[in-house]
Amino acid sequence: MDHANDLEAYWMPFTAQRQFKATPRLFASADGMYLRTTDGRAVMDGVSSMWCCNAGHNRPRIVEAIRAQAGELDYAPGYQFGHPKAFELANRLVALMPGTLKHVFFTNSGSESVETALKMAIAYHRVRGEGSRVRLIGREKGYHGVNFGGMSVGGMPANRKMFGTLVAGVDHLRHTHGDPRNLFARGEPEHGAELADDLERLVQLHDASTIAAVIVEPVQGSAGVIVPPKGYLQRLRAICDRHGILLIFDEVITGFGRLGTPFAAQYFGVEPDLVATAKGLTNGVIPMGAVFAQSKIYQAFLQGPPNTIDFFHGYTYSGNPMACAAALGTLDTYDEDGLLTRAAMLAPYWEQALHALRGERNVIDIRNLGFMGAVELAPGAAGPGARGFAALLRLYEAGLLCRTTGDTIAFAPPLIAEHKHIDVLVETLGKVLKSID
Ligand code: PXG
Ligand code: PLP
Repeated sequence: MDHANDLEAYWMPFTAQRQFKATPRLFASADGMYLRTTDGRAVMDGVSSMWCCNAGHNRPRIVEAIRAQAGELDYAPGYQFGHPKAFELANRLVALMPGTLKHVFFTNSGSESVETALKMAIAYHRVRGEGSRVRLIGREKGYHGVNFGGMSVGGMPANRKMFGTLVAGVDHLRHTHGDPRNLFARGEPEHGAELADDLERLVQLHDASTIAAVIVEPVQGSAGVIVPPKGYLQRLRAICDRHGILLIFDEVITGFGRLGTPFAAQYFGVEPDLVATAKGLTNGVIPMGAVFAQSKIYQAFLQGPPNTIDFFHGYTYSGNPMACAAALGTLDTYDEDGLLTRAAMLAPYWEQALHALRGERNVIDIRNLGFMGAVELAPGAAGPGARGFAALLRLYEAGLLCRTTGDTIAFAPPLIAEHKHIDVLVETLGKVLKSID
């Protein structure tokens, strides 16, 4: 095998190396709703690739913005110096946020956004003279990236168990999944708002004076599109307020139009103190993340002489010019195509189409909200996850890209999708489900 095609050297992320390298799945190009494989097959993008290409692929505004930026200012230092596009982007972004979420810090990924938000929360309490508030509360089944903080507040066992003792002082809320009354719920399930009261249990246990923040995904994505029960997030907000605990929304997946509003914060009418984002910020094209903070948090750091650094945190590529250009091109594309609200229009058709798969072989639950959804299969004889992985491979062969977690098949197509794409997705999935034992 020549060097260009030798698959050995690359240690792939979250991949079964041996399985992949025996039967590689490689993409060569992409446009709009479709990826094309190296052997020339079109695969419809059912999950915005990895929940990130919200505007679809090869969008001219984004491509052109990157090309132009590379020839003008390729890089500029971001500590104690800046460049105009970082400020322009910050202003455009905070305009999309509700309430007083009017300051934004740049990172390079969702994982880094989560670390940044957690550090902001702990440091915020400290600069206000409440340095005992150091505990972080996550939630079972939560996914907050793979760095130590996010892994520690995360609640997916496989992502944690190999990695030692993690960050100290973390506890978890119960997850909201599994009430049989909520099976096949359309949109937000009816039952379980009271699960938010689990935070009161942790407050009793640890005392509010030791808790800095609670971090949750408004809709859990990686765990398989777990939609919060009606009233749950509002109740969590109220409990946080009662005890002076910051509420962090991890909107890495739900941000940038997935639910038909710019952010899930608007969809649920809940204003968090901090919001972690990434993915759709640049349409996935250049790595970038952003953390939004309420003004009270930003202002609290501005103490001491004006020439002291107020937050000892940052990344070499925070506000990188190429990433800013890509993000500006992405926001232009979202604006021109109305993509940040388009999911609201697609949602009813999507819900109807996906739930039509109820009764197909092995289907034990279907969930949806906005333009995301999941079909859960019963585990097969070969053990948990085997049937899900078989579905991923069969769907790919049948020309449809999805994500799987265990035996749950998840979808979040680009927001440019039309009804005909939803029809193809559901038809392909229906056929594949019939073919899996
Ligand atoms: N928070 C949330 C809520 C996420 O969904 C991250 C943080 C981490 O972002 P980065 O950019 O560091 O990967 C994520 C990422 C999947 C899948 O199909 C989910 C993610 C990434 C890749 C695949 O479950 N979520
Ligand atoms: N490790 C070393 C030795 C470094 O010098 C730096 C940054 O200067 C980092 C890690 C962090 O890299 P980044 O800023 O890209 O996260």
